[in-house]
Amino acid sequence: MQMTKITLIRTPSLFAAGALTLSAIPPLGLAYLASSLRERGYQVKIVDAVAEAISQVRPAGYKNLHINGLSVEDILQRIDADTQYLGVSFPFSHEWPLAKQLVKAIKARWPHLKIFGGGEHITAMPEFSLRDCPVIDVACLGEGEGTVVALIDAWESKKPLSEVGGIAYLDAKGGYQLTTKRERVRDIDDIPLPAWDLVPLEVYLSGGYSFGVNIGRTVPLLATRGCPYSCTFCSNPSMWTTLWRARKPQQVVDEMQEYVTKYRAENFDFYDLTAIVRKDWTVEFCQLLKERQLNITWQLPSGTRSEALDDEVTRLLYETGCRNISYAPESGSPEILKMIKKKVDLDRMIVSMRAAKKNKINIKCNIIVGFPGERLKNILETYLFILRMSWAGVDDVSVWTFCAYPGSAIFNDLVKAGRITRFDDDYFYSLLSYSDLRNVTSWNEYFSGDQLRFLRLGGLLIFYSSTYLFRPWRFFTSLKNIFTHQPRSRMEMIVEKALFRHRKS
Ligand code: B12
Ligand code: SF4
Repeated sequence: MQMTKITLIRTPSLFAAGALTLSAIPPLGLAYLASSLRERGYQVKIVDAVAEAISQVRPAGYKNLHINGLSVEDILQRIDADTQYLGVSFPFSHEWPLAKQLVKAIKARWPHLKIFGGGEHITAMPEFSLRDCPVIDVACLGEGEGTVVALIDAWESKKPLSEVGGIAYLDAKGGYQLTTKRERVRDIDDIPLPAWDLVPLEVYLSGGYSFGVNIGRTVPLLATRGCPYSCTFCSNPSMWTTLWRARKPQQVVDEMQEYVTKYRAENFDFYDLTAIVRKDWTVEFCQLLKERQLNITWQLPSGTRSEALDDEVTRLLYETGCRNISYAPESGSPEILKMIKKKVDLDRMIVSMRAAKKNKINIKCNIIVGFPGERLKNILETYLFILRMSWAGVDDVSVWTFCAYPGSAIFNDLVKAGRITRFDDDYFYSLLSYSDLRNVTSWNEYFSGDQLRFLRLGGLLIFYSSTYLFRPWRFFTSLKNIFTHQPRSRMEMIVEKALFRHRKS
């Protein structure tokens, strides 16, 4: 009997020429999906359009945007004629215009294919996405493992789509149908480990591509899923709900050990939304890691909370190889923090940062300026907090401008208030201004995009000038790290990449 064939696609990535964040890292979400489908008995192939042409960059033909990865024609050629189902990941809203063109081209070449999509973007805008790109048969919302398996099972057994939980589709009359919500997986240890054997992982490992600072062959990991908080600028509460679940520490350490043996992994980047929530979990994880003596490093590059990060925990983190942590205070203004429902205590966070620094961990902090309603007074408070972080010894601060991401509460408010009216390409591309130093779109009533750009640069200037003033030796250490190709902080990594980029290509 012929096996059912499914192809999963990671689309090429889109970035602005002035962007500081790179997107060439292994597609963890797709690797997880592939594994669940394979375990169910389906034959799965992943086309990773970024890894398969990692050094191919071409202008997108719009403003200063560039595309990294395979061309549409190259992707079409990689889809086998006997594939029955095709899944596409849509993690970023700013990539929607590009990704949608690709999906339309695939359907034109392979009209028999049933196409399904998933990821952060399509979860936030399912009806819009289905109508804007009607060749997508089904949108899978939220966590994908259970949904894809149920969907393919339903298609295979000719069961109606209405019986599959967690999806949306347009019916024969063009009516929008949303099925019952699918529960998040509660025992996340039951989710099969990512199918890295289906991804060209070595391209990322040997090329030095990482989410955190590049300090060795890096494999991504997830120790937890979800986040218990509900910040209004963040799309995660609607994507993952507020259910936070952690894997058993033992399972995470086993997975790390497996990658050390299989892929010669030297460093692990945790992609968790909020990895460190419980102190007891973190302590148990570190103790197990210590016992294994894996001789690896690990990092927490996505912004984390600080409540559980005290002197004892940060010491343990360092002893077990943790070298970089990102904190996410987002603002230094108590008024703004309240408005965006970011439940952080800034004084406690500074105490936690000092403890991490004392224990030799590099720290990066994320700041956002330009929230709707934010005034100069609030931004000045944030500048003051930036100075406090610099005094506390923080190594890097990223100052971003606020972006209204679909799925977030602020986005919904802006739509209701009639301030976002059109979802055209300009709107989606404007979301990239978050990581683009040259172009900023303002969603704030008091500042224009150019003013916010200036205020963001002001924040960066305050941080980096004060940090070298408070600790002049750091300047020389940074120079040494850059020129010996051993960046230890984010800024060093960015400068090293900018100066020696040709070596990588
Ligand atoms: C790692 C990461 C990155 C990496 C690269 C991500 C990548 N290309 O794969 C880097 C550091 C480069 C990055 C950069 C940016 N990121 Co980022 N990133 C993440 C992060 C932390 C983890 C993604 C991940 O792997 N999650 C774990 C896996 C298991 O989850 P998943 O990918 O969502 O997949 C699951 C489901 O979505 C679903 N699914 C996914 N694909 C598919 C496909 C099908 C067919 C189906 C059925 C289901 C399905 O099933 C999967 C398994 O359950 C997320 C937040 C988060 N934790 O999710 C933000 C996130 C994706 N990033 C975000 C943003 C905004 C950015 C930036 C624009 C800004 C920034 N923060 O710097 C830049 C832009 C990059 C660029 N192109 O210039 C937003 C996206 C919001 C949006 N609507 O666009 C997120 C959601 C964070 C947030 N809430 O703000 N990011
Ligand atoms: S910003 Fe961070 S803490 Fe807030 S809801 Fe999103 S993931 Fe959770």
